[in-house]
Amino acid sequence: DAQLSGIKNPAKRQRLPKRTDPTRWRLRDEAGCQTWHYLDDDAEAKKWPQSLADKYFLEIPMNLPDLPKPTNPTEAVRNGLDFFEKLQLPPGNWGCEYGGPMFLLPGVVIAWYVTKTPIPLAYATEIKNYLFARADPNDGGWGLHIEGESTVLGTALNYAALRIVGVEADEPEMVKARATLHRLGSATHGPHWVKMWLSVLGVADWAIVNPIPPELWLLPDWVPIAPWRWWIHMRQVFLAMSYMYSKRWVCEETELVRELRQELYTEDYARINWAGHRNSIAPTDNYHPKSWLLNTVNWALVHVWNPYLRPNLLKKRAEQWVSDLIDMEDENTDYAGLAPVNNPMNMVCCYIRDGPDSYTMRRHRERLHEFLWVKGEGMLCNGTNGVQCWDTAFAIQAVVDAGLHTDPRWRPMLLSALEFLDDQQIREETPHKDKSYRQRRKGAWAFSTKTQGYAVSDCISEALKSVILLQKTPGYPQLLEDQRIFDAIDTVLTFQSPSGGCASYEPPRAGEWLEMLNAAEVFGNIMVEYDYPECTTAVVTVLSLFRQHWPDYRADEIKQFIQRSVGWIKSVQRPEGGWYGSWGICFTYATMFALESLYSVGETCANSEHARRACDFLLSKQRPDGGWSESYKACERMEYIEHPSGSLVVQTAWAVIGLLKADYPDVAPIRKAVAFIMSRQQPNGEWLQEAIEGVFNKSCMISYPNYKFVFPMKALGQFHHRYPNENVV
Ligand code: LAN
Repeated sequence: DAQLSGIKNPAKRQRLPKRTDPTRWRLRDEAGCQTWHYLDDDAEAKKWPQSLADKYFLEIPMNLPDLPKPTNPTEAVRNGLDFFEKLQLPPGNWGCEYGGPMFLLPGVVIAWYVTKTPIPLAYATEIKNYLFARADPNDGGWGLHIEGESTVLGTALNYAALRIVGVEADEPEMVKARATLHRLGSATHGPHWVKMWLSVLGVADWAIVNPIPPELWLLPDWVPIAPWRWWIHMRQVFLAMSYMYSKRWVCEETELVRELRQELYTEDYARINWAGHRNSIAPTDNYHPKSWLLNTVNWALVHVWNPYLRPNLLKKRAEQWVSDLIDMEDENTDYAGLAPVNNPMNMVCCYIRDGPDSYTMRRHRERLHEFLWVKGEGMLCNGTNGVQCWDTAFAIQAVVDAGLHTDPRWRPMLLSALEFLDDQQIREETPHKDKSYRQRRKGAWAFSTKTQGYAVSDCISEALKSVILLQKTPGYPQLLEDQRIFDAIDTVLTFQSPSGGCASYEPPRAGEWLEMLNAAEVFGNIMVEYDYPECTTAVVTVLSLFRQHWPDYRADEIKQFIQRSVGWIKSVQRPEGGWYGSWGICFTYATMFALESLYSVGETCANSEHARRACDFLLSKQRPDGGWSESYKACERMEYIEHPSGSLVVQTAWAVIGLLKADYPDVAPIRKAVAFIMSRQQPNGEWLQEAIEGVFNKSCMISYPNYKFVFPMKALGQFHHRYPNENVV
């Protein structure tokens, strides 16, 4: 009991310790399933010593010696690998924190609370530390993501999470955060998902939540708005939300619940006009205002359908089908879930339906831990259950690009990475494939692990590229026989959209007009799949590599696929010459990919107007020190905006790769950029964390800490390969 936070037994509530002992944390990685453990017991801690990777993640000094100063880019890559090798985890993959979004951890904590799941004291302590570390230094609130300004979403949810893990309302941090929340309009002005979570927690009334009708799932498939057509993240989140909404389920009222009702609002809780605040939203949270159509539908559902028309039988049937779909998602992913938004929600649904000691609840409890990550600042929630396959694929490519894959020095590292990808290939279709509307996935890779099991067009492609590159290198074993490579290609070939481009998890199943029903307010481009230059390029480049080695397999289809994809990429080039990036920040990221696509069909500056315009665009953004520096604001506003903190290595690397792929004729600016990247390398071979790298849904940023290793190494390796005699240092 002493090791649990006070939530189980409020009488025993005690102030949380200042911090845990960082030398007692360990990361366990079993076949890509990553969990953090706090070892209270000295003997156990001795038996299981901290690894260098643990120390790195926890920001404990690694005491590594300085390496010889590189005299050329390839030597810099060697130094980089020397460091990066130490972060490889036992199964062969790389891992890292995958934070950024500030709405994930509260979902987990609220789900724990309402399902009476005890929170280990070490977790509670480090969750507090992380949230305190990430509060806005000026106003004490939290934004949608770590670099964003304070919002109701971030502040209301993280405030509640802190109170749940055991922080008292009179702590100075809490007083400050509360003032900001009240200034922004209080929790009545939160977006949809905040109102939903607070209602489950019993600190708001369900009447404040815009409708989430489970009946939607009874619509026949041909209906243009039927949920199976939505982007997979939206449909999975709405699914679990609709179950809780339909039941208007509320957790047990506790002392803490009563206190939060006083703290989150400026008005007297008993007198709040809940229904009247359904559409109240702070300007800070209103990135995508609701359309007139959605407002009308909501009005009709609240005032006509729910009170007068909704037959009880239909409600029951809808709840039953939603519940079945939740089970399918849980079984398909062994309770890991698609992402840490729907997973905690599914857990609450299982609790409501199956009770606290059911198998479904126990398994959810276990697997939820895979989303949690510990770093120097404390404990956070990752955006997925890890970055395993994605980062491992890029790590392999970085070595290959530098031509170091034939050097025996890196063979053990690469072999172990290959073994990991071998183990993580998805070999079977989803158990409930058609009933749960899943895309084909045999032969695919997921972003994280095969138990999560969601194929993504570019995750399959990057992993497959890495496998082919290594297996075609003399001396490497053929772990994947040809048939498994063909399985992957067969799946990849199902991903082309009618436009010719490729989307993320499935080809689009409805048009952009469905954004009219985007109810989330805080995100853009969330309702349906879109085609992305990044995903399309990954597919184009793997198909190009594949056909070099297997020129006869589905040759015509592959040829056509590539042509149409590249045609689509050209068609979405912006007038300024760049491409808008949806998963990395921002134009620099997507422009690199687009130029890789052009290169793979033989188009460079020498023969392509598209490539020339793209290079001019990139070079117009190069800074005097040789670097690039793009801000996350570019994603929100869809125009190139500089980051205030000056040149950044990751973006500089992206620009270098793009220019090299386009074979830009003047080496001078590229050499300068390469020199900049080398100047930022530390004597032990590492690069330090700079600004946030990734994005989703236009408005939310997410960290890719390993990008500061893999992309600089790719850029340096490619440069040295192309210009072996250029003197950089
Ligand atoms: C990711 C992470 C990886 C990313 C790439 C592979 C980089 C991209 O090229 C394709 C899309 C994908 C798979 C992707 C989609 C959206 C995710 C899953 C995330 C950005 C990580 C977190 C995010 C997810 C939606 C977070 C939960 C938020 C909701 C709005 C439901």
